[in-house]
Amino acid sequence: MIWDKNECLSREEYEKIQTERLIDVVHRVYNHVPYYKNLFDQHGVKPEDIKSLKDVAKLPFTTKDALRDNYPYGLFAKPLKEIVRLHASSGTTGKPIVVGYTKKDLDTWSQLIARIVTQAGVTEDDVAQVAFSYGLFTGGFGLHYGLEKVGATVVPASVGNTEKQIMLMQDFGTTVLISTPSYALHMAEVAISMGIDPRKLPLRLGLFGGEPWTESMRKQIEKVWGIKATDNYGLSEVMGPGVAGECGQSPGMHISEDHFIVEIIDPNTGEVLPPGSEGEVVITSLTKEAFPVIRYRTKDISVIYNDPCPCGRTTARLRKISGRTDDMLIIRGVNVFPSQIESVLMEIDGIAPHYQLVITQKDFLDQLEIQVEVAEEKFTGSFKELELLEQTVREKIKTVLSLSAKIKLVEPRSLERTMGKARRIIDKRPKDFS
Ligand code: DLL
Repeated sequence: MIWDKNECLSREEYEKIQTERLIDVVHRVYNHVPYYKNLFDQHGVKPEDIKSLKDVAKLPFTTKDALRDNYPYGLFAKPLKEIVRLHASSGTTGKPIVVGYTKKDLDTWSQLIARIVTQAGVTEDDVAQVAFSYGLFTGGFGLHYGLEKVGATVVPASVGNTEKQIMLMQDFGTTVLISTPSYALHMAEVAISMGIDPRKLPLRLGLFGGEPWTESMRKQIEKVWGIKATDNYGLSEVMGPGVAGECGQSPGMHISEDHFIVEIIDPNTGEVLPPGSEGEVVITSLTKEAFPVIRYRTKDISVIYNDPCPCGRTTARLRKISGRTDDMLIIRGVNVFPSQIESVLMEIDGIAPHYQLVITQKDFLDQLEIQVEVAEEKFTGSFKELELLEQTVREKIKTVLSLSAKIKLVEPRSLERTMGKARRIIDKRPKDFS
């Protein structure tokens, strides 16, 4: 089933809508967001210069730094009284980045989620368990309202408490699971340890996103649960989930092109690449009122497919995200920048500026260990003092990252020193799950 007619327009119709909406959003940001006015002025671009779709290339890029520098509300194009929801995601340093939504933005969001869940195969007959966290993360609330719009019976289970999740699945007859792919695998492990065969549960479909995953991981999820596993993509800066999702009939995720312009650029030169080339995904939001973004550099790596899809949708599709151009890690679905950890550590007395992040996996769940050197003067040998220091680090990291990490204090000068770039990340997670 297709949720709405705007998923099946002709190329000319998409271009017409995109052009009209691009002109509109460029005027909106220029007139209401001083940051964009200054940026456009610096690049010698006036809103009047944007007359056709190809003029998008005249516009400057927006980066995460701009979001950080304008924290919290500097990039909002609407006054706070019109903002009805805030979400946030990790910034590159201590502060998160904040995004806002008007009532109309929330309507658009649920509409776009209704599209992706419908194309994955969800209907009003389904019981859909949302095992994304409900909070500042866009996953839980984002999926929730679109699933309700489609008429599915939504179970807002949130994340964690896995044995209870399995019990709910069994008792409520959950047919669709919505989570990160790694959590889906972990849930299957827990079910097995409870003596429950995941394949015997009524689950038939999974919608997974929020973190990168491979085709072999998909096969593994499909096998262990006995379900069809689909991918969907989005990011807080642009809206949250709902930017693109799979229909399962051809490779790639259908992009809601009436709401977003998606370009692929060469991450080194900024040059726009033709369809079929791999590069960095750049997104312009066309309809968002509260927090529009112009040519946002996502740092995600993908390819755009333009060939027709047998499902009948005519939008371009985004290949599975294969990686990132920066050092952002996604640990248990939470975005983590090493620089964020560094800025927390730098603020704590008694810690030397040398650390290493070791990421492993246990029962399909990511584990983060932060090894950090104790400052020479703190290394007095008092166990109590060190214990207190470890606790301080753990709590501060938890507050800033919303993620529990194991802290390992190590002796001064014991972490490896390199002549070039410090090797701060040791990612021991399996890269392939086959
Ligand atoms: O992860 C939004 C989302 C929630 C999408 C639930 C899908 C489902 P952020 O926390 O801002 O938002 O993280 C966005 O996560 O730039 C990608 O690097 C990564 N990411 C999201 N979905 C996928 C995916 C949400 N399907 C960042 N495949 C993005 C690979 C993904 N990476």
